[in-house]
Amino acid sequence: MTDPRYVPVPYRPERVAPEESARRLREDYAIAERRRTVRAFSTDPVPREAIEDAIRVAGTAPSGAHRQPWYFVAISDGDMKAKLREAAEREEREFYERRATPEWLDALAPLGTDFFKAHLTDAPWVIVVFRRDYEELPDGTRLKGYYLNESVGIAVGFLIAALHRAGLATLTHTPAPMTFLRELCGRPANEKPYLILPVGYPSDDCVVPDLSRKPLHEIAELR
Ligand code: IYR
Repeated sequence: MTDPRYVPVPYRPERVAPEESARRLREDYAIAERRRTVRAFSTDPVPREAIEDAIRVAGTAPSGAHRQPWYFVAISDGDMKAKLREAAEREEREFYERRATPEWLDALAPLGTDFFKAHLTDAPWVIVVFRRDYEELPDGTRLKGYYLNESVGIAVGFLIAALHRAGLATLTHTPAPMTFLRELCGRPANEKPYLILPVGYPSDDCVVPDLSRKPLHEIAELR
């Protein structure tokens, strides 16, 4: 006997012909390949609808037991961004000057990063992503999430891809520790800060490291 809570409904997506699949994938790759992580943002505004629509896309990600263990706080308020930047720079200075191992600093050297985080106030939006470890029902019972990091990571992947397709740049930023973010955003104890994603347009003088991506044969094998 299957559980009465399992109530499947028909699913009949449009069947895409192989040639059309191929065409779409090539086009998608060409778009994806142009994405670069950006550290210098223009202060040009981005409409809030764009942020809402991109977060809607992120919310379609698969998740463990369909618990959807994510919460997004999108900040455009100048005071709040300034507070966020101040706290993040305090942590980052500590990281670069004390906490980071020589090996880690060496890995970061080609990326030209430092503790100065102007993007947190320059970017018109800063999305703080939270991982919700459990949900509390009105009667007090706790609904646990599963594969939390995997689920939120996939949602953030959807978010970054959607923003990029909309012509918006992002920076995947994970200051450590990020505990200050929960208080700053006024989020409850069952949510852990997962990452910060500044969103906007690259500044006119934006430069990026000269990187290349691993070719297919280095990242995959098909048997
Ligand atoms: N969180 C620091 C350091 C940093 C770490 C990694 I791994 C990067 O790919 C980039 C930066 C910072 O934001 O500067």
